[in-house]
Amino acid sequence: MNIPTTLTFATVLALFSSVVMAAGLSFHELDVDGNGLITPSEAEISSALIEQFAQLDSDKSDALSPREFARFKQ
Ligand SMILES: [Ca+2]
Repeated sequence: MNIPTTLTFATVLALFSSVVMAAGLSFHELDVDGNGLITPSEAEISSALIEQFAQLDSDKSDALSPREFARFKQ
């Protein structure tokens, strides 16, 4: 595999990953009441998010900001 092929593959993979992310849960989909924070009750849609909630809530506000949600591994 030459370097240009590798770069092309990486680009395709990056594009595919963004599509997968788009197909997953977005912050705005989870923020049902639109207050800019994901509360534990809103997070209940995703068991993976509930599992990571305390870890993601770095400021311990009991809600996830968009910045905190960005670290969520779906
Ligand atoms: Ca909310």
